Amino acid sequence: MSSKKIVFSGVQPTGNLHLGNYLGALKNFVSLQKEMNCIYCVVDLHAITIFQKPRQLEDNVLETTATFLASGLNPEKSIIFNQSSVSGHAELAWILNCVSRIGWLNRMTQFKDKAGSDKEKASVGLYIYPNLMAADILLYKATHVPVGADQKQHLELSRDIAQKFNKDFNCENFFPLPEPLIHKNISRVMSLRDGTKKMSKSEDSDYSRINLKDSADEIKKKIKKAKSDSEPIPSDIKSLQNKPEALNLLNIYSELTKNSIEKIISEMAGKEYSNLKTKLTEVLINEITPVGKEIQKLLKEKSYLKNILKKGTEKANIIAEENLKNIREKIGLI
Ligand code: AQP
Repeated sequence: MSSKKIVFSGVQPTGNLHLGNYLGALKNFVSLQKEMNCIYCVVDLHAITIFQKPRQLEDNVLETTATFLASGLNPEKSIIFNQSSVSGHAELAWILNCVSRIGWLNRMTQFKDKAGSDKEKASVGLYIYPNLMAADILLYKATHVPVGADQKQHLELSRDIAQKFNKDFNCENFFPLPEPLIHKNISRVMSLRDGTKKMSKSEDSDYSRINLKDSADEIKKKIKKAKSDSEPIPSDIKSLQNKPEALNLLNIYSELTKNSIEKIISEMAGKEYSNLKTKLTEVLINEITPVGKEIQKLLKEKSYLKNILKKGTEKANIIAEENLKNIREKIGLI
């Protein structure tokens, strides 16, 4: 890889990818591949921090790969592979488990959310997941990490771990401190049913999200049922402060049409939300259904998808092994 700017990011193969993954992460991945050296990973080791049915996991790894390609990632420009096929991720994660501090992990809010009320029953993997994420990034000495806002805290931890490693082993600048690349306009797409929660694959109600494989009819139904507001669209953004569902619909429309939210509000002020919903449905169908159709098409070509992952693994392994050799040396592992 020629330039020093290296992008790394991952997506968990835990089922249907949705509009939040698409706008918060995938679209960013695609635009970055034009300017930087990019490594995109299907993070299957992260997925198993919560039990996954084995056959389902295999299918999901291929489906996530298909979604990468259908969203516009190009395997000739970016390295695309699955995490478990490069064993360096697990090895570096162990090393970083010994660098990271329990107090740091205790502050991670995503663990608190995902483990729920009975934390004793959560897997140890779920607890130390942020250390594995740090290993994913630092294994390639990545400098930039495109993520949704929900991953900001984990990325800050990766920076802390990199900094401590550099200090402990007296090797200033050995690991670069990775920068988050968080979408300015729409860093967090919210649930269509509850605007205070992020749109998520694991939310029970399918009406809470737009899946990338949804048909035009499903998109239409979901937007029609989406919560908005009984009052008309206001003329200033401040009035939307306590109306998270309405703000979310306007944000999504703003992102998809590439118009600022202020411009949209000024054009739609005084109109009912049904008006916005009709327009939003149309732009969503135009943007999402071609991606869904391409995913379905690619899923019929499993050996092609496996081959993409195999080639990506070979490229990723070369970088990982070279970096690991230096990491082992720094620590004194012979
Ligand atoms: N709602 C969202 N808005 C913006 N970005 C989002 N991302 C996820 N949800 C949103 C970003 O998508 C990337 C891949 O996420 P992931 O699938 O690896 O994990 P996640 O964040 O845990 O996604 P989900 O949908 O919430 O999955 P479950 O329900 O399985 O936990 C990340 O960059 C993430 O920020």
